[in-house]
Amino acid sequence: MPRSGPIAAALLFCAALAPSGCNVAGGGSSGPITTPAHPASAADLANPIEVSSSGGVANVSLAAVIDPATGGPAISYNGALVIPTIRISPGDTINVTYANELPPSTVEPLNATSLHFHGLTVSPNAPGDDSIDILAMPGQTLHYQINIPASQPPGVYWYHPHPHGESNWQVYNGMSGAIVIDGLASIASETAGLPERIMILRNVLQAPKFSLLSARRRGAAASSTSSVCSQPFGIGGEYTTIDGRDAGGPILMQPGKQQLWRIINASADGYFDLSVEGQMLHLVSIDGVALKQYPGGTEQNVADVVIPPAGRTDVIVTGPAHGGVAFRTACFDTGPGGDPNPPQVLGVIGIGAPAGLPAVPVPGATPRALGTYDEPVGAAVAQNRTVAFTEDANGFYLNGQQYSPTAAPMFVAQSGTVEEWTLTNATTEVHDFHIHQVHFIVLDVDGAPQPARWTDSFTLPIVHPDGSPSATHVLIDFRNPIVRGTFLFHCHLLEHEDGGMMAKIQVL
Ligand SMILES: [Cu+2]
Repeated sequence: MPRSGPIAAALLFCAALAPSGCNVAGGGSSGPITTPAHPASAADLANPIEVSSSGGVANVSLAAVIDPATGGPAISYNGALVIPTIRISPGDTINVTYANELPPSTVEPLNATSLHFHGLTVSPNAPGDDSIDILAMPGQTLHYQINIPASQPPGVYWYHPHPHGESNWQVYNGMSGAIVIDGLASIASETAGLPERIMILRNVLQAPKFSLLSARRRGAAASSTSSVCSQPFGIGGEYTTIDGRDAGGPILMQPGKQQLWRIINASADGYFDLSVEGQMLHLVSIDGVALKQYPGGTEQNVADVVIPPAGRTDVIVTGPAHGGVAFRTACFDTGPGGDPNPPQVLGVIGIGAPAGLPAVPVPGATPRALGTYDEPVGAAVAQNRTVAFTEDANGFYLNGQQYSPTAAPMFVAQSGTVEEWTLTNATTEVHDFHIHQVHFIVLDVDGAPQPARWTDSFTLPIVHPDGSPSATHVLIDFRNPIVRGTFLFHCHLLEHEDGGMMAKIQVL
């Protein structure tokens, strides 16, 4: 039977509110375990290669190309199909040259591409993080200059293509990389010196096909009679990788020794409900911002942590006494109209010294530059707005409108203010609210208060059994003067975004 609304809603927040109850609502380790598509590597999980800033600047040249092994689009770096982590410090600049070497096409996919620098509080104007007007057709090359404010919270962010109508296709094919902003230990001092793993989780396809992933794949909610938690992936040949390695391989740890796992959900539409068998996870950051950065915020030990599409988390994991312990994802119930996210073993902890991992830098003598995210958001609300998430057989909507690249902004806001938005979901599947350039604070979900913390991707529970929409209240922070211009907010289930569940906001 499909889960009822309240149970599904409770599951979304189990990590925050009731860690001990998570496995009851979430299905825990029960249900089918999806076998990895290929035999897992026997070597320790390695971090992606890195490009670091030098003299305050990181220069990265990337290209969008066809991966000959899959026939799908991919990102290449220095002629190889690897995607570097960009490692910088607050105040640095990222220069990215991005060449579209995909073949011209007159039918979908048209092979347009672009990049979004997810989670960074940077300018939305070209040549910055402009996901509306910057777009490369095949043969064209883009040049981004991303100036990171000195007050940017140290943490994990990521970059991925954002061409409307083709985002799902490109991200599903694994086009994404990590951005690490050093300095976490200046807020979360217990992370100083810990070995640091960058773990990019992606659900990808063995035989990619655009028609399977286009916005017209489902449209109307599916009328499944069984829980999505008893179903395998909805697309044949879908499988999960960590940094391109098939799920299930070894992760080396030493008994009693800690590591910082910096995890990105870079799947296009997939949820992960992460745990390490028999262990608590020490939750340090959500979506790039340390929990302790918000005034009064505290870290937590949790049994599991749910990461929606585009979300990130930093957790401290302590090495178990013996090997063979599973790092797994439980099924995440997206509602009767949603996509399956089956349980899987993502990695198996082996006993041994990890080699080649960087250590979290110990803070220097110069204090970190403080910014708006260090200040309480306060009670002054300049504007109240409502955003209704709906869908039908023709697509996906915000306030009844499908996204058009030429449409006027849905909202006009004033720089320097904080707004309260009510996000309603009238559908039988969850949606994943994301707004570019700024983080927000979730006040409550259907009246249930949420911890005061910054986030940039948040799950909206499904419609109530009585047919009334769920309601999530958030405070959106437009106080940083760097954020002036027109940018996007949308559902980060990219099938929904491509299907129209996106709109513009202009900040004056
Ligand atoms: Cu959605």
